[in-house]
Amino acid sequence: MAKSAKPTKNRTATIHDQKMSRGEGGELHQTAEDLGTEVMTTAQGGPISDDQNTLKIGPRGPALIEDFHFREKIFHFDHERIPERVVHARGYGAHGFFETTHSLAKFSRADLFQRVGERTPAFVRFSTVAGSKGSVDLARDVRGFAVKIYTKEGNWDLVGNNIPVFFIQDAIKFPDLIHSVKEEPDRAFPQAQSAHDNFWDFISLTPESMHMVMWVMSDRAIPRSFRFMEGFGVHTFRLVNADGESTFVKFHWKPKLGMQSVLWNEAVKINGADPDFHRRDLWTAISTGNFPEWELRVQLFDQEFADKFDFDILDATKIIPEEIIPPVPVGRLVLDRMPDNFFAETEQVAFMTQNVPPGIDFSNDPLLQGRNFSYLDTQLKRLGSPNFAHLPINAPKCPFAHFQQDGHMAMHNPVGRANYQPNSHGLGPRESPQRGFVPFPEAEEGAKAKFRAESFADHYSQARQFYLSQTRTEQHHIVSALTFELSKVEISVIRERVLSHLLLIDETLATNVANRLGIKAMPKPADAAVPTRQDLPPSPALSIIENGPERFGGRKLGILITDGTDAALLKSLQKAVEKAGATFELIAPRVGGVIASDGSEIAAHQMIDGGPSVLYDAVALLPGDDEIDDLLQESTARDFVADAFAHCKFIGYVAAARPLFAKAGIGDDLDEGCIELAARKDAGAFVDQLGKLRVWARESVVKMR
Ligand code: HDD
Repeated sequence: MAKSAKPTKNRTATIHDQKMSRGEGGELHQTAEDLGTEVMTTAQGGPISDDQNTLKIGPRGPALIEDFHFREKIFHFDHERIPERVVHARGYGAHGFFETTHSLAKFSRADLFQRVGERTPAFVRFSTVAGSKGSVDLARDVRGFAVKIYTKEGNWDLVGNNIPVFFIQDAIKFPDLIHSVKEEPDRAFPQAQSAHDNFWDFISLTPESMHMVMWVMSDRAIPRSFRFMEGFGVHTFRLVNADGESTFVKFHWKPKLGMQSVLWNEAVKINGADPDFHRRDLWTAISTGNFPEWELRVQLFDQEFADKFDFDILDATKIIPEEIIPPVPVGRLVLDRMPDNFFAETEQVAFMTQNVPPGIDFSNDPLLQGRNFSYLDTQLKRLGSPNFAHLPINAPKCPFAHFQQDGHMAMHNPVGRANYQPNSHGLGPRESPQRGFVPFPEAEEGAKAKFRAESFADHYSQARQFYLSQTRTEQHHIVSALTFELSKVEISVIRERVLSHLLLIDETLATNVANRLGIKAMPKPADAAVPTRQDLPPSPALSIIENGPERFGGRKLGILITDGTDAALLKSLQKAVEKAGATFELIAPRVGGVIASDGSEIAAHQMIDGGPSVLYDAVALLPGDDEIDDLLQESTARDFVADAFAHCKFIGYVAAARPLFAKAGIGDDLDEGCIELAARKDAGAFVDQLGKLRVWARESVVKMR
């Protein structure tokens, strides 16, 4: 008698176990049908009788190579992985739509921008850049914001980031940049971190990266959620209208819920508590019907503006401040459906900057030009066949027709006798000069050489402008981030070289970083090709805090409960949170839940160990009067309060919770962000306060590094 597999809750195993209990030779087909399931088959469609045991000679004998089912199953398993993306390996995607809210017909013939109210299907993939596929979500890193819009005239891929500038000006430096930030090649660490020698070595030898470095050291690099990030097309693109006229454009995605980031100390702890924090957030929001939404806005400008602007519009290390050209709305992007299968859709989706429909065109930005080669090339490596556009996630949703044929996994070959054109069979598609993509006929001339334009030479002025546009709190975070990162650099000359650049951005910034690193002798400023401009006005649009949402909608409150929790207060708090368009989780000493003051049983979402306060935007402490002593014994309950306070979160509490503050070492420091919930009516007022998101004044008390 063959050894039976352990019964599991898995459906297939259940069928098998029944069969085993009926002895060998039982009619599995009938059993499966009886159970209303499908019969398991091989990839060739052959029904399978036993998926638990290999074919053997005798119960304890050798396995037989004749077992085609076993061989097919293991063969397929052995080949399940495809190469992860060389950058942006860790990502998470969702389906949705783009809806045009303002016609862009005057500027672009692109079909999707013509009719107000029309919806076009879209797929978006968010990502981190440096880490591997299994790395943590809260790495300090740029976030990818790649949008594929399946327009009626072909797919448009806007492969952007949550930061509007980039580290390098020319695509030829991309492999060096990425090699430097990824794991060091001899030791294969650190994973998903820029805090190491190689990255800062490259950066300090690449002054064009300084503007981007300010962004990456800012709170933008540790977003609270994909839903609370801006997105940018980064490059200057062109729009071309029906008359063939061109207008330059920069694309911006503005999150409807406003921007929000976390603190670095919080990010480090989130990575431990929930490495999937960002993907879980998107999954939960979409699966509960809270569809995230962004507005697409465009900055439009002509050649005349480009000629007189302070910086080169082809230089991807520069922005055009929103105060100079305010972005105007065009449409909205709504994500309303999670993929059915992560691999088939999110992993296999292939974004390519060169996917533009007629009406959208490229500029000569040398970074964009290089990307237009790289993205097509990488898909062949990753997806293994030139037919990757046959995969449903990559296929256009409009009619398509061409004579490309054959190759691995070809699923749409030309039908009929003619597979070329022109042909005299009168078969197949023909090109259309009217409908087809026609590149904007920009006249070009010049010597052939490996150039870097002189107009790309100012590497510090916009870095300074970005720094000075931040609130004091955000500037403090930049200093802390630089200090942390450079503290991990072992070779002191690299640290000093970074400081020599910071000196050209802002002297106080450089001094603060040097002091916090304990560097006594400040190095000389770096040699700059052009002096840093001191006259660029701050751009308030660059600050996250200045542009806070003032609403708690879309955020999450963590409510700590125990036996004896005031049931009425809890109810009104939950109602107020829901009214604000936010959500909550109940955290209790035991996940089984608690018996509230009115005797009702309330199930918890998390036990305290699994629901630290870093997972929430604000917290409320509602322990019952008689339970506080037990809670005081729990180090995690103490951390819950201490962290919420240190991370400048709003804390609502009932009188019984006061000893927790003392235990967390903050008994004397309670401020306006610690709000007593003495009666049911206080719940609404507390939730109203939460829209401010954080009590930043507290940072000077806590002295978080
Ligand atoms: Fe890139 C992926 C964004 C410069 C080469 N890039 C990739 C993704 C995003 C970006 C969001 C992930 C797409 C997805 O989710 O599948 N990349 C950018 C931005 C850049 C940029 C905003 C500068 C403005 N990239 C850049 C350069 C090169 C590449 C200069 C090469 C010369 N990027 C790639 C790539 C990737 C990629 C190797 C890896 C996987 C993929 O393309 O599909 O081709």
